[in-house]
Amino acid sequence: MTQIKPQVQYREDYQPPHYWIDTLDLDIQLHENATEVVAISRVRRNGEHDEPLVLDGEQLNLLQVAVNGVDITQYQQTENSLILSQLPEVFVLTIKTQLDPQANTALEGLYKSGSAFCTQCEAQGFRRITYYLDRPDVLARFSTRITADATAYPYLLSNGNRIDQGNLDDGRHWVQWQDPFPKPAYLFALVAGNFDVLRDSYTTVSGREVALEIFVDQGNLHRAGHAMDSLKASMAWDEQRCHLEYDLDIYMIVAVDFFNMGAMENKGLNVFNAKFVLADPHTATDSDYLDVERVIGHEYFHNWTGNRVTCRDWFQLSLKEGLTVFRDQEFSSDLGSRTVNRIQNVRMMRGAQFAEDAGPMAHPIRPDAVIEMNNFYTVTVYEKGSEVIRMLHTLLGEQAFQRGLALYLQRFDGQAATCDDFVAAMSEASGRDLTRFTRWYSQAGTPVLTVTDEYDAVQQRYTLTVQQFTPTTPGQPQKLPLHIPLSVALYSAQGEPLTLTMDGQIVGPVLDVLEAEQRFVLDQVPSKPTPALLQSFSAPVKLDYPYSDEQLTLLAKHSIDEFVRWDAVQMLINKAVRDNVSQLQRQQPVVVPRPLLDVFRATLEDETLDKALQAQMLMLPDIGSLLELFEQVDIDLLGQVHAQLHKELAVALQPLWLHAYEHNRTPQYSIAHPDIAKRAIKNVALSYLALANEAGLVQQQYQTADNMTDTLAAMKAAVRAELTEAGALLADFEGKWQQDGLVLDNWFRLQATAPGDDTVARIQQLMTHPTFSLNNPNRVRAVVGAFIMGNPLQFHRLDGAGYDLLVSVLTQLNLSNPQVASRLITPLIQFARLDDARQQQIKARLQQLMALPDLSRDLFEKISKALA
Ligand code: B3K
Ligand code: ZN
Repeated sequence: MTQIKPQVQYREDYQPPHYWIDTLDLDIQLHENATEVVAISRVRRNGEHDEPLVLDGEQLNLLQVAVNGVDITQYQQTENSLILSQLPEVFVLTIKTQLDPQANTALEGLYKSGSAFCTQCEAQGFRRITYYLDRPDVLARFSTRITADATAYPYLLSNGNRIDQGNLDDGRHWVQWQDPFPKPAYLFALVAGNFDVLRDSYTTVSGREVALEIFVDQGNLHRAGHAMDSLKASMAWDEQRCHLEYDLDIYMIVAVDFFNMGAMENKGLNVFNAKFVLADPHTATDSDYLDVERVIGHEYFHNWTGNRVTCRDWFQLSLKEGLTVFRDQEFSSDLGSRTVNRIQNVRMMRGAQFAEDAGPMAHPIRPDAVIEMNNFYTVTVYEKGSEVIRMLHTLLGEQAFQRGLALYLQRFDGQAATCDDFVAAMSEASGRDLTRFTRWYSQAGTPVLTVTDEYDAVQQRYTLTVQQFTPTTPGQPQKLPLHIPLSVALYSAQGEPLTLTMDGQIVGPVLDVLEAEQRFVLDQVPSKPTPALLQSFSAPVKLDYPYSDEQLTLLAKHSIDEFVRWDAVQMLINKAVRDNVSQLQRQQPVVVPRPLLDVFRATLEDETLDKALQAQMLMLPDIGSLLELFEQVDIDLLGQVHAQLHKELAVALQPLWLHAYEHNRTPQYSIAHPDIAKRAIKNVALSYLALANEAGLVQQQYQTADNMTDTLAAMKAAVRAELTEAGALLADFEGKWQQDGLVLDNWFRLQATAPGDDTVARIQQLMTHPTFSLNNPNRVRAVVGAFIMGNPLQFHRLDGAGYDLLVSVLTQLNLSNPQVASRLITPLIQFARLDDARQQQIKARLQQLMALPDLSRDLFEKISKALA
């Protein structure tokens, strides 16, 4: 928190550290309000110089500093640093500090989550525990001795191996941990508390036995089994697909209730938001189960991509995050449905990431300038970062990609690396020139690929002309052409795939687009084809090709690439939305275009189709992602079109929805993928049936469901369709689950995203619910986050009530938890697509926030960019 203008850090300014720290021995005396930390490090000067040692530290009470065992007082202290001068070349530094975990509502550094102590150090939280060189390129061997009250905190955990422990006379006890692997401070972790522990073990491919331990709140042991299964599956997957084996003798996961994000990959001791650990059929939905598997996988995969090889500086964050997201996506795809995973990743890209690229916070996956690092844990760094890795995988193929990954990990093991290092290893292992490809790391914005085609019947030649154009983004007025893998297939009028040949040679499916404009001449094409462009979303771009309804219908029915089938339906829906918005502007009624209706019917009638894909094909995109179809639009019109299309499709296809509903019941709950798929299509059908007033079915499902997926689907169908039964179902649900915050979050979310003019008042009321607390990020996300992201019509109310609500929440969170505040401001800074009246309202609110005393760096960075 600061009154002075926060400082910008630039990637270009990177300098190696003036000192190295080789070992750090921590001695931590845990007390709620006055924890004492003694940090003893072996420091070594890096090269010849007289520069001082500048250690980072925030909100610490400094008690003692000693060099080689001798107390010193000639140090300089600033608000966020401790500066020591005239130091020997090598020395032992002892620093004693005191801090207040109980008062730490920012959940960064050492804090209390309920009755447990825990830490979150990435990106720069370690400096809230002790003064240190808190930067990822300083790697030290850590040992940690934790002492705490033995009754309240029977488990004392840290990284590495437990090497000693003992009891003290005063009712306290201690445990000594040692981590054999050098690591940056952001991977440090400590947990102390009273838990139930699920224990298991895993034998690695080379025959080593690894102890697996999952720590959950007491009484929750029966909800930890799926997390354990997911952990073992992750370990096996990494061995099989990437030939990577786990390296310590123990792997611990702790589930906590108060956590700013999903989970954290601390070496040997992952700390997790309980949401991504706990799951049983009665409390977790199918998608919760899949999320647990995905996040457990993600954090586990970081052990190699992130921990063994880490980032040189935080600008390189995508080096570990993009790559690890790619790895978790592949893991989920290998274990479940590849197509559905792809569709979900693409929904995220087209929704949140394209919007980020079009807004004031647009940045390359490797940012150039940062005020608050926590603001760069973004969909761009993570999801677009993963898309960039995926393009490399597409260009190189699995084998060369794995060779490149192996080379990168072997070359930089135990070190801090850069994105350039990674690409160089990929290039070396594959022999491919990736010079132009590296522009994906430096250029922000979503490229638009404009494709036109021409068929020459006499020559049997088909020419695709591809133009690429990346719109300007803040700070990047000029954009250069990128290396874009464009995956293409051609289909005959009968839906038969045609072989791609160029100069008589079979080519494809991936065409390398490298220039601003490029032509691809395909020969031996017997008739005018329909092109399937950007198969599997082969690049994170917007595609502009003048598809006819007939072509889209053909692709939706016949494409071999399943993703294209889904995408063709999306394009038909987008057309329907655009056309109907203009219709509505001319006071014409909303109608479902015939081709869209026919494709929906054919999809519902197709017995051969994978049920999971069928469900995806029949879901309309949410209003938020439809906004991206327009330059500017009145969101109320969009909302009307969206609602009306839903309703029309529900009524027009009612018998088919009923058929899909009846024929996809699952007799007994299991999380096997075919069952997940059946529930998905059944519950999509139910949501349409609710809109066609089949209230009886909704009631019946709610009453008879034996699992949370079906319970919630019924309640959601009732609320979204505004059935009179909705109130009773919500009341029943609250009665059953009010003791369980994670389950009740579903209830919060559902009401926060409900239609209806009373939503803002309801949100205000939900915020006074006994289970709600502004200090718990999960609750805040379930009520406020769901409202502002998942209820755009009510959030963007013309009377500004939605904006006022957010401003009041942000004003409070700015002080107590700036990271969560900063995440929540997203919809307020992404206003480009909204009409002028709303933009004016929003800007006034941003000015109001900008004037807050003690505005955090986090919010300052975003608001100042939005107002620029
Ligand atoms: N690396 C952490 C994210 C830390 C966020 C700090 N604000 C989780 C992950 O990506 O695995
Ligand atoms: Zn990660």
